Amino acid sequence: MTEKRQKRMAVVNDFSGFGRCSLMVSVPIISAMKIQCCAMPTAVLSNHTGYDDFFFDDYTDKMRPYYEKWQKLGLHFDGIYTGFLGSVRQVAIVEEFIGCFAEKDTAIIVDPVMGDNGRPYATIDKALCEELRKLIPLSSILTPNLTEACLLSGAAYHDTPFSEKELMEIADRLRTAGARYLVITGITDGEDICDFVSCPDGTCELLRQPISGTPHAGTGDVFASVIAADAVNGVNFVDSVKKASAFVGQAIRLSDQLHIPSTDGVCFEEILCTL
Ligand code: PXL
Repeated sequence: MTEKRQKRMAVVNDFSGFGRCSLMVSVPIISAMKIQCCAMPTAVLSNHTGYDDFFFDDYTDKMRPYYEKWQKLGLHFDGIYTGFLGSVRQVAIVEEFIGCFAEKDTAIIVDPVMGDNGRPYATIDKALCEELRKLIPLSSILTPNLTEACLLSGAAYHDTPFSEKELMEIADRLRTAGARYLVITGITDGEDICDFVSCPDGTCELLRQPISGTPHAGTGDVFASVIAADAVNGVNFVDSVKKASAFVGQAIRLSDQLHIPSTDGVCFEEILCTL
């Protein structure tokens, strides 16, 4: 009989001290979902880049020496979840990282943090955008928002609602690029916000829920953290997407009730114990 063992996940993401995003949301969420969470920082910021000003310390040159100590410890992970990458060179480092620490059954969750509302983030230029595409075939789960799905697939973004046919075409392009489980988040359609789910068996589904409030920063990171933890815990993908969207929706509702500025993220702490 094999002994029961706690699962372990590495999160490759930036540390933004203020603003409820990246590691500051992944570590508590993944830990609350009973997985040992191990942080590999890609950059250290005072606050995320959605604020007018921020301190940004790029971690590219420090990542290898950092994870070499993990190799020396003989670590392996049941999940590797990558998020915000701050430079082109970091993509190759992440590829190496996955090569070093993934085993046959390791879930690789790639959240291609690149932009929102049709626009790339301040740190994402064309070269980094191109380079990030290389992570698609390494992923078991890919979690772009609609803007990121367009940037990755080369599809044109528009503010008017996307049809299911257009979403299917974007998903086809991402599948051709190597995506397996895919969820495109934040698709607005009238009063609804939708997630487009695509599975390796070719099935697709558009999941809807009523818009719960004002868009806030970091909700993609909250969503992907729940998805990543569920993947490691063996939860069915579509069930996991429903759970992650409901959690984000509830966090947005509470954040609006507490008048939290949208740049400051969502007060997921209030409902962390429900995960
Ligand atoms: O939540 C996405 C994100 C993550 N990390 C950094 C960011 C952003 C979005 O602005 O700036 C540093």
